[in-house]
Amino acid sequence: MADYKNFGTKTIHAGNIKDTQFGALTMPIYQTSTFVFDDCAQGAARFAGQEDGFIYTRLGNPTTKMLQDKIAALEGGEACQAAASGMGAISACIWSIAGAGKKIVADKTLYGCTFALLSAGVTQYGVEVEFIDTSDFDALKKALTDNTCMVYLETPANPNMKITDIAEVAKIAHGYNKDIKVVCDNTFASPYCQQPLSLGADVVVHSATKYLNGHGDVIAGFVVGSAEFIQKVAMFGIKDMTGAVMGPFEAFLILRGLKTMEVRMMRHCENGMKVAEYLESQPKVTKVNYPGLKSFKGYEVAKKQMKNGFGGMISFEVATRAEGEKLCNSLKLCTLAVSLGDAETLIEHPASMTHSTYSAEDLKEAGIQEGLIRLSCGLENAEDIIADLDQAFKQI
Ligand code: LCS
Repeated sequence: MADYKNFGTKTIHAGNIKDTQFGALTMPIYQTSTFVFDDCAQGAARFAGQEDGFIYTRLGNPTTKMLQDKIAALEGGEACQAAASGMGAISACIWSIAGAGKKIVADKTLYGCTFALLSAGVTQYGVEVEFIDTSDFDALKKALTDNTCMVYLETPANPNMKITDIAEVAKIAHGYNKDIKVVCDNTFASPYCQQPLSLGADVVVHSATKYLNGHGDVIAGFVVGSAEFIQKVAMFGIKDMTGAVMGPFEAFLILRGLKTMEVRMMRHCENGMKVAEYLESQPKVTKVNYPGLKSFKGYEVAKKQMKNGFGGMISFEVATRAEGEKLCNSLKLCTLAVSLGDAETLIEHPASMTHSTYSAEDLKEAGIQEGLIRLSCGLENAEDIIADLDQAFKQI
C-alpha cells in the first residue's frame, strides 16, 4: 500500500484497489454473498488460507476490504475489521479478548448500550467487569488484577465529554501486564482529531455510524489493531461469535463519506468551538463540557492528545430536566434525535435517551446529570446554530 502522509489524502487514496477490468474510478459495490471457485482445489486452498481471494461475504468482500484498509491507515493500525454496527464491533472485540474467568476494567462513563453490554451482558458468561474512572490512575492501579485482560474506555466519553489520558492508561496497564489490551472507543474524536494507537492503546473501536460515514444514513462499526488481533476478530469475533457483518452497500457509502471527512471535521471542530463559547456565555447554562474550552477539566490532556481539534460534540447542563426539555422542544433548526456526527445539528437528553440503560444511581456515579443536554454540532453555519439555541433559551 502506498504510504500517504496526510489525513485528507489518506481518506481519498489509502487502501484503494485499482479496477483493472473496467477502470472504474470509485470502488464498485460487490453485492454478492459468495464467490465462485475455479475448482475444488482452489476452494480448499482458500479455506486453508493457502491462497488469497474471497470465499463468502461474512468472511470478506472486496468493497469492505478496501474500506478496512483505508480505516487502518487513518487510525495508524496494521489492520481493521468492519462490523454491522458500532455495537457489533465492540461485541466482536470483547469476545476476541475476554472469556469466562477474565476481568475487564471499564470506565463508568460509556455509551448506554456499551454500558449495558458490559454490566448486564458479558457478566452472564463468566466475565468479571469492574467500573472505575479511568482518569483516576490510583483507581486504575487498584483495579488491575492477574486475570485482567482489558481496559476499556471512551475519550471524550459519551455523554459528558470526560477526557482520559490514553498514554498514561496504556503505560499503567502495560506496566502491570503487557498482555492487557487497552481498548479505546474513538467515535467522539474520530481519527481526524485523535489516534489512540499512536498514544499506546492496543485497539480502537468505532461506531462508523457517526463521523466516519458522516451522513446519517448508515449503521456500521470498526475494530482496528495489530494484524494478529484483527485476524482473531475477523475469524472468531465476527465470523463465529456475532456474525455482525457489514454489508457491501454500507461499505460503499462509508467510502463515499470518507472522501470529504477532513473538510467535514474542520467545520465540525470550528462549529464546536463557536457553539461552546456561546454556551459558556449563556446565563441559563450552569456547565459546558467541551474539550477545547480552557474552563473544561480535561482541557490540558485533550490539547495533548487531540492533535487536530476538539470535534463537534458538546454537552452542557441546565438547572433541571424540565428546563432541558423545554429547550429541546423549542428548537427549530437543531434537530431532536440521538446519534451524532452528521451534517445536521442533533440534540438529545442523555439521561432519558442514549443513557436510559443506566439506573438513576449509575447515572449519578457516571456524572450524567438530569439537566445534561448533548449537542452534536453539524455542518450548518455556526451563526444559525447559535441563533436557534438563543431563541430557545429565551423560552425557558
Ligand atoms: N460507541 C459510542 C461512543 C457511541 O456513541 C455509540 C452509539 C456506539 C459505540 C454504538 O454504535 P452503533 O451500534 O449505534 O453504531 N451512540 C449513539 C448515540 O450516542 N446516540 O445514538 C447512538
